[in-house]
Amino acid sequence: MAKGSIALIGAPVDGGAGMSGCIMGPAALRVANIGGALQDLDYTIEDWGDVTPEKVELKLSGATHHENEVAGFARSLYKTGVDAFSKGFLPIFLGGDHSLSMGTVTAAARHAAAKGKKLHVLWLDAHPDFNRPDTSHSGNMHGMSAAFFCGEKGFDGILDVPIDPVDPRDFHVFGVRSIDQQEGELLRDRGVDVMDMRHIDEKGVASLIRSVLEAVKRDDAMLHVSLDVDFLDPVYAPGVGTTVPGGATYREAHLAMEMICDSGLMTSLDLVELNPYLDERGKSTRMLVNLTESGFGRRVFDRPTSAF
Ligand SMILES: [Mn+2]
Repeated sequence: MAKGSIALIGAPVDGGAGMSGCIMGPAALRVANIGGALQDLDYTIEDWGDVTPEKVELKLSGATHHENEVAGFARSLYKTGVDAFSKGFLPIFLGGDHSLSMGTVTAAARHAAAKGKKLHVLWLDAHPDFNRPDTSHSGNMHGMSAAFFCGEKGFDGILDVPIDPVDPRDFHVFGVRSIDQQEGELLRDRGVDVMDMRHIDEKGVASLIRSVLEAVKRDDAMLHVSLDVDFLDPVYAPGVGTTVPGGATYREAHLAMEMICDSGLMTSLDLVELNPYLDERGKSTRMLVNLTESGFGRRVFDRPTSAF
């Protein structure tokens, strides 16, 4: 019997990143048969294809790049996401750079608010992506998505509807190891739940992820998980334009996803920043598909031995 229905929603945005290539992410994930892998775990899968970005013309104050592309995708992802939630699907958004979360998290937050619930966000990433246009050094909007959905200023016109801001204390950043100075001040000031690599080294993945899941359960909240390829150490996943050494290991990442699965709390998922142009023979793509499988019930003992 099927466990539930998952909608795969492609988001080939790459203007939010410093270099291009994420546009190929959704295609690579489909080539790696992400849908079939989830079907084998007894989910009903509908592939909704790639969203078409809306035409947007806006000018943000601050040196942002490709804001029209980013906003265009955010608007269509927001609408498609809200539609998927309302039809009872668990959406998996296939990115695309991390700016896509401006649309996906706000869609989850809208659905949560409509049901009178809170939304928690678990951000598995080397970076907290909490810059505003006025604090960003690069102007790359994939580093601003969390600031946007937590209600920071400077993003007027990204969506054409008001957002339901995520409470920064319900924004859990896990695995970070690269934070800009002003961004760090903002994170502290807003009370974001930041778990950096030092925390993970000292306390371990299990106790930290458990504390996040307990908070979600306590609030009877929805949980959006956003998985950035650079959460992983570049040894395991080189196919990303923003590698930072000292990332999560294969086992740490799988443990996190397995615990998320066990909790039964995840209501939506982003897979972001996969850049197939930088990958090594599909290694990072397969890693991302394997982690997704762990998030939906595949176990370590299910994995066949091979001589690679
Ligand atoms: Mn990111």
